[in-house]
Amino acid sequence: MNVKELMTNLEAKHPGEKEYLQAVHEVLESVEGIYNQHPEFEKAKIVERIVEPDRIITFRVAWVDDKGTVQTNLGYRVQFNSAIGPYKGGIRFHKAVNLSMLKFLGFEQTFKNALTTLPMGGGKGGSDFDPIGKTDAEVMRFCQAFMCELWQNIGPDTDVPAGDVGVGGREIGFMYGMYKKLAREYNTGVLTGKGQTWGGSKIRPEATGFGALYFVHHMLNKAGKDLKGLKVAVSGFGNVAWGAALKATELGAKVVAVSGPDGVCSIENGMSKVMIDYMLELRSSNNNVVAPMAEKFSGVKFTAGKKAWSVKCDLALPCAFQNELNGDDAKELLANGIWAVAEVSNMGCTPEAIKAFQDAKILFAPGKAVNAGGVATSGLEMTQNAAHISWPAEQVDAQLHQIMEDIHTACVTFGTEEDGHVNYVNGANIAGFMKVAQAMLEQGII
Ligand code: 2IT
Repeated sequence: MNVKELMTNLEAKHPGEKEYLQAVHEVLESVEGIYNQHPEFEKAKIVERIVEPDRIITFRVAWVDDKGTVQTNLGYRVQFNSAIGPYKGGIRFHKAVNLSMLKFLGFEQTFKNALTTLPMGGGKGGSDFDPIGKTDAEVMRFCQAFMCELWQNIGPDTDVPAGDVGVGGREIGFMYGMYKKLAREYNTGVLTGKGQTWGGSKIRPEATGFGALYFVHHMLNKAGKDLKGLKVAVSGFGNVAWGAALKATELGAKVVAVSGPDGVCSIENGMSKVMIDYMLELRSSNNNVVAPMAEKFSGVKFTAGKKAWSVKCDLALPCAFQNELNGDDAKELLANGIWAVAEVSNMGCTPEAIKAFQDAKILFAPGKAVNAGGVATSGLEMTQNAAHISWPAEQVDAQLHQIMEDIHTACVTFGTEEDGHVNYVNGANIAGFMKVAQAMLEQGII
């Protein structure tokens, strides 16, 4: 493989697909060395095939808002890779959703899912539907219209969507309701992140954030440190940020910043349990702001227009959106003494930010390893649904912890450099890639 040549060809084929090209470039750079030691991969053109999705389904979603006005959105499902299992990955509702974004997410998902040790391929879907300011009834009608188109392309053994940005338990419920009505089967395994009285796994809402902190715990342990007393900055206030803040606090850290598109709340003494729970209210209000937290709680200071990365901390946890932490943010964090960063959002840091952290030799771990606990617990939900049983929270949590420990071990195995430093980006990319590549090789040219 020649990364430069591959990227030139890919850019010509998919001009302007910025996020997708960024995600592919990062993985190819990590795996180039080891790939070139495997002539059988080169012969089977594994890399040329692995960077292209198996197929993409696109559709129009028409629905009627509360005023009676007809709205038209775009819907997508990118079925990226099914070498090791049925397509699996979330659905994102956000006004900026486009094909580049969903291709990047589907590509990342393929390797992330491989890291979980569970048999899941990679997929992602979504719509440019903007949930901000929408009523429950509007969200329901949109979800129903979206599923009317998608339902024939998914199934418990073909493609299993879940939540992502803008899609939580409420949206999964509405989508499942319409799926069930159309399919005329009670196939709970078709979607994950369901309500816990009708097939949803215990711990799934917490899983991405909890898993991230289990990973961070092992990363810090390996470096001879731990979470106790650390100051943590978190971006976002959705489900993922909530789980991360909750587990970080439980493990003895202090969450000193949470941020939204409107600005940052700094909390000198760290978030309390009620403040953490309040994050869920902020998310379900559909307003996309954190400022109300400062009005509601004393000891919280809101600064408009600033990111969480402007607050002095030891550990940064981007939990919101891709490329939310850029080179300038990295410089500011480093100047303020940061020594560990774990991406909880998918591709949360720009390449410039990652380079700055790696050059500074601080601990840095990529999203596809850190946030894999979400989809891993979705995998555990699929298992429970297939067996028609429900496991207790302690059992799911213990399995989640074990999976995160195993992912950390895989990163160390594949990412340890000659000087003993662990390059977690290379480790995660190589471990995930090798598993998918080997499966593709064994399944022939398809
Ligand atoms: O990015 C992700 O891993 C998710 N949005 C969760 C996917 C899933 O299938 O649970």
